[in-house]
Amino acid sequence: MNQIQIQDRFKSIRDKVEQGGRLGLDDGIFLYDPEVSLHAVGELANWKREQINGNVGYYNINTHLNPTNVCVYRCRFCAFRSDLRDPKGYAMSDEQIIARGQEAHDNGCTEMHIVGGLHHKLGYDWYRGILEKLHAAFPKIHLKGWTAVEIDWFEFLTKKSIKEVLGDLRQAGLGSMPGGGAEIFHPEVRDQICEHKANATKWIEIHQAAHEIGLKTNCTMLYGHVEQAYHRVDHLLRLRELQDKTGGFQTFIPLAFHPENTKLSHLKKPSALMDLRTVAVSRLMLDNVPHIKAYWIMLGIGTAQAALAYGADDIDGTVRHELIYHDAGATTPECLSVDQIRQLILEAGREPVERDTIYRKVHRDPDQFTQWYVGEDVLVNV
Ligand code: V47
Repeated sequence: MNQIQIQDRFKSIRDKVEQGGRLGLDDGIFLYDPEVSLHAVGELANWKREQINGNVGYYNINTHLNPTNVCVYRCRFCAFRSDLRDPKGYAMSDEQIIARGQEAHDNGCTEMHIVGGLHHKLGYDWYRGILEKLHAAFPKIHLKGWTAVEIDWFEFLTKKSIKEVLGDLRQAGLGSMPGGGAEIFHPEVRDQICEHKANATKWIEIHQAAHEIGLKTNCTMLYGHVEQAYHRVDHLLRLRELQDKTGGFQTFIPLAFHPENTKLSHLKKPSALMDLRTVAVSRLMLDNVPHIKAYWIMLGIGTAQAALAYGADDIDGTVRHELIYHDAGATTPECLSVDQIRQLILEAGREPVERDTIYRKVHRDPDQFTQWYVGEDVLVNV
């Protein structure tokens, strides 16, 4: 295509977006073409983002808990996992887990993000017990836990249905599910990077079941490894299709691949330009998902700030104890203070708003930071 043809094609996409139309597979692939101006794609995504979320930049106060890194799977992109007998392998004790809950409470966290490996020897009750113990001790903290890959494993371990497992975990204290484990759905890619774990159909089935019993979930896409634009856009369309059915996804998080210490360490990390383009294309394709998260831990602070002008409206939380990205070479700090996170949103020209996991506005006692309550639902326009 020459420049005039590119501009004509882009104009027809812009008209479609501005009139509330939907983009298809070919549109998404076109927007990924490096010859199509990144700034034009970003500007359109920013327009869409402001239609949906105004000028707000969301964040939360959260912590991560990775109770074990021992995992039966050997995903080629993962630097966090460990074999059972590897000296690096660990599984946290109840005391360690409760201490993390206490720390989260003392820091005013509204959320614990809990994911880990599928341990060869620890049964379903160990995983369920983590939620139960934390919820009993710290009932106000929202437990966003276990990806679809873990739920698939629990289904295998318990021989119960997905909905039975999810219902049981909810009784134990599960508040919602994170979006991990999605990677790239297309089998041409999935078979190369994580052939054994839950496939696309299973991942979608589990999120659909969660939505049907009233649990909100997030969704992700791991990009910048062996996939092509076609696979990324196909992935986004599969998520959009499920969202049309259930409306249960809250936020989409594009995850940039970090190659260090993985079986794919020969690959180059995606560039900041690729990161911004992916944020923007995601915002445009996923017209029915309320939020796009620029996860600062993974993008780096500067790119996360820029992403707030390329379609993202959320940068995740203060975060503490993140291991999955730091094991894979992330050089971002381990945690940001509330002042730092608010400042970086302000610097990006957005209004910082603290939210809880299900996007309700959080209000804090000005004299006692750890005393908080949730207010009205935050309004979005999807
Ligand atoms: O599923 C693993 C990815 C995911 C690497 O729901 C890697 O709010 C890059 O899903 N390089 C887990 N990515 C993290 C995740 C997440 C993060 C933040 C917020 C939420 C949310 C979810 O991390 C895995 C995989 O896709 N991952 N290893 C790596 N080397």
